[in-house]
Amino acid sequence: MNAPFSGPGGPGLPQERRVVTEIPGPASRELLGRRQRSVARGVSHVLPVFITAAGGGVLVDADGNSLIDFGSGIAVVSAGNAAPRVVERVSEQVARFTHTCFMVTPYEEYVEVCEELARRTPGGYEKRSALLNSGAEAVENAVKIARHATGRQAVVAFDHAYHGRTNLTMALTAKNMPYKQGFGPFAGEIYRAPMAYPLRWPGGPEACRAQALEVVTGLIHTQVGEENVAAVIIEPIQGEGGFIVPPPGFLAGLAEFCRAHGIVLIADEIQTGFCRTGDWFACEHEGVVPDLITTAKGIADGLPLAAVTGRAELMDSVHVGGLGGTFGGNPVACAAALGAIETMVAEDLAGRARHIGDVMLPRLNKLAQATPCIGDVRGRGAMIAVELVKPGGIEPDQAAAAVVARACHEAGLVVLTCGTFGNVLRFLPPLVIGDALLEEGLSILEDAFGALLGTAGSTW
Ligand code: PLZ
Repeated sequence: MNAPFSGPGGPGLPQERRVVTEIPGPASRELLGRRQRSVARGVSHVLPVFITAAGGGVLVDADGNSLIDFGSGIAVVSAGNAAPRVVERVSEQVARFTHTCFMVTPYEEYVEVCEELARRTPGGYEKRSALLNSGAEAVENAVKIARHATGRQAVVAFDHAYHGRTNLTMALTAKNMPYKQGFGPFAGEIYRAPMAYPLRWPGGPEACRAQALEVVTGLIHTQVGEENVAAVIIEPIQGEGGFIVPPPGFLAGLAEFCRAHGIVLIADEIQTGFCRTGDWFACEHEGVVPDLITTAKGIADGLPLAAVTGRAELMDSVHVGGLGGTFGGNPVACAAALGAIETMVAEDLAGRARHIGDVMLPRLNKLAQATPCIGDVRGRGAMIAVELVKPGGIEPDQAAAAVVARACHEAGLVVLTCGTFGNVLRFLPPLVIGDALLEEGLSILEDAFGALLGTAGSTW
């Protein structure tokens, strides 16, 4: 057995794929045994290789395998794992002080992150932010703020939406298994509207924008009443639900409707934010300015931090002491965010995300032409997916997605699946991944599809 890798991570790690054992290897399998005896079964893994170091575009496991990372820990390490500026800032901060609780005695780093959020998020208006620990907590707080500011209770969310696993956010999340099954009762006053999902819109992709807007606004009017709606919450590109990109103009139409009726538009940019889609925020591609925006994931390169940012008059409608939490805006997490944002600016990671999309999309489109089970290729920047279907139609093919994902994993490429039907392969490389690894990852994916097509008796 190869000696476990024990060196530091970060971009200094050899940027290469190296598969020296089966995946998972013996060291990972041993750790998996310990994990099964100590960690709750409900917490699952995409790929049970135990990581000892990571950086750039690779993850190194306990068996010494170096895997290409097309997952970024679910769109988190956009600036790269153990990014130098993040490591520097965090090390400096952790040695100075680790916690005071911002609600007890404040510190500058929290304020600095809020200043950055005001600067980077869409909207020329006066803004305020509150910092929290997780995406779900940010969404919970955005709903609290919208309800408080409007004096209304109803919240409208969409089919295929994902907003978290806490009680309120489970109610907002659409998919039952595995997120909601057996965990009810769920929070009230949540209404669900159809999502503008071009591939699956009954009237076809061309009609999707106009018809979806009509259905959504009609449903709000007849079933809820505009005057009762505190907020409409939407992911500008849906993440867990399948990387669903609404047709151009849908978000803008929704924003206009919300504005006309005093409804707070919450953009959940937890997965799309911080350069992932080729701009700081995905709303910007459509010129849409939300009233509140939730962020997490990429904001702090892996340290737990999340935020609600929005119009000062909404945010400040909440009474003093109405928002907070012990750890929210922890100074070490804030230091990481400042390092991550600095990296995004210095290395133009939004530009890198656009470049990644420019490399991936043509190859995936070409692959789709030769692969009957690829029903759609979509996404923006470094948030790209292929949706797998039974050839000749749009019936979801979850089994094909699972087979391709497994083949990629075995070859040393970490890919994730998603989608309401589990049939979408999604690609979220760190924005700092090198071109050689990116191309190699795509070749592995092409080979995995090739193997799938070659399966005896296959209809794929
Ligand atoms: N909103 C848009 O993508 C988190 C979930 C992983 P937390 N997505 C990854 C899983 O299976 O738990 C997410 C998101 C959007 C909210 C969240 C929730 O963010 O930080 O996981 O709470």
